Amino acid sequence: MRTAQVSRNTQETKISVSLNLDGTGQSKLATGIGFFDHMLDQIARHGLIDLEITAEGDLHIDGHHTVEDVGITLGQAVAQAVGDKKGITRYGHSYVPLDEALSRVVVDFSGRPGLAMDVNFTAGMIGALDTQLVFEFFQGFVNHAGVSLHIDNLKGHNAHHQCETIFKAFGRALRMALTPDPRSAGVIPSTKGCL
Ligand SMILES: [Mn+2]
Repeated sequence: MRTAQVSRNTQETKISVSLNLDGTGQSKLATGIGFFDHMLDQIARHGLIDLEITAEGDLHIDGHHTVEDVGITLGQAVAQAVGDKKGITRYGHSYVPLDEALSRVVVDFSGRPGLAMDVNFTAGMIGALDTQLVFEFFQGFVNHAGVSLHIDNLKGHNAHHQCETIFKAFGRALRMALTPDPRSAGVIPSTKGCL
């Protein structure tokens, strides 16, 4: 089973993440930011990842530390659960629509952190989530999961829809990349021999 449990405590946030990459999409999420929980739920559901996240952050300041640090901790947990990457598909991509909105997410478990995000949210806040923090979440994830991640919102005028298509497509892309490739069992999917 590809599982991990990571706790990360700073003076700004206390976060614990436990996950099973080979799950069924069960989730238990409590970050203190309702819309953020709704987005993390999309990763679990559409990534078929069992995911439990609790975060106690300094929300009396704003959501920045909480959202960024959940990204960091989730990235650490994914890296731990993936291990040496033997037999994984490595690349994953997905297009996800929701009514008028459409996003594309492409991921590579390359071992090299890189984020390219082209998203223009049409609102500054979605519920209690500052849309600027979506970038901070993914930057934290990318740095610690060691992935290249390309996120494009191609269409959309409702910010809730824009954001939800991004997180759903991210979940689907993760699922594809992390699914074992039976034709490549036990093999690290790189001519370099390591990732
Ligand atoms: Mn929704």
